[in-house]
Amino acid sequence: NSRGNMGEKAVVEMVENTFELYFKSVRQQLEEDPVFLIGVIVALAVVVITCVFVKYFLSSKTVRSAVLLVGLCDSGKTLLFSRLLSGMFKRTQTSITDSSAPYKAKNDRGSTWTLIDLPGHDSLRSQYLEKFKSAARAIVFVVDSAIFQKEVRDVAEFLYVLLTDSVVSRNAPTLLVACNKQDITMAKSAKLIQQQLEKELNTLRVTRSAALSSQDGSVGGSVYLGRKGKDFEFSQLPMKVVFLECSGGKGEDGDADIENLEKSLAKL
Ligand SMILES: Nc1nc2c(ncn2[C@@H]2O[C@H](COP(=O)(O)OP(=O)(O)OP(=O)(O)O)[C@@H](O)[C@H]2O)c(=O)[nH]1
Ligand SMILES: [Mg+2]
Repeated sequence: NSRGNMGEKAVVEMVENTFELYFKSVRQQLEEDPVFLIGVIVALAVVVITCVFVKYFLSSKTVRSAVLLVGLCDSGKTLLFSRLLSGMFKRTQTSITDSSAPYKAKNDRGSTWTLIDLPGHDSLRSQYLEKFKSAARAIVFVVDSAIFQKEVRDVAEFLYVLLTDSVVSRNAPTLLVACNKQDITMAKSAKLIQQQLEKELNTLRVTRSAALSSQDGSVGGSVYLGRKGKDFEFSQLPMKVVFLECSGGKGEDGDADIENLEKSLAKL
């Protein structure tokens, strides 16, 4: 037993001696040879830089590449989807599911986004939004400008849900409000639609937060819209907001006007 202990001790001593010798020789070399010292410093620097890069790449968000087409029923999302992809008119029916296709932006970089057309129906809206909201690089919010006056309340409510969503607010995808159906004479201008929506969202914000705080005092997973104590304006939002006018065109031989939309998509 004691002989075994002795053996162990000898081994430990030997290992210690080897290390001591090794360190001694390293120290000697460091003192004698400045080039070796520089080599060591460079090696350490490389290790540190690599660590920083790895951390940076791991923490940087995955590139979001989806462009969502959202909006109320019959605002013209599916027709715009077709116009953007092929330029063609398409007879549409109320969408009941999503469809997606790669869209090549008209810019020098030739960026390719995944264009996704979502159904606008009340009962399907939120479930599809849940599915795609975290992938959104941009959200094209399509508005029927011709019957906007009648729908302003519904449009604002949809927009409110979208803008107070915690994921949307955190990722801050560009919001393109496409004031569609400009070929119709009664269509409201983008400027007027923006003003009306700001007014409507301002009142919605008051009623919604009052309703929420009377329930349980918390605002759940949603964030406050705009700045507290100030009338709501789109410029207060964390994301870039652009109002633009466009038209999917009327019927087979109606001309579409999607230039503004294409330009904005090219800048994403
Ligand atoms: N005049 C005119 N009609 C349009 C325009 N855009 C779409 N429409 C018509 O509006 C109707 C609805 O268009 P869709 O593209 O199916 O609407 P949607 O937003 O996809 O509707 P859902 O799928 O139900 O959410 C169709 O009859 C289109 O032809 C437009 O710019 N001008
Ligand atoms: Mg559709």
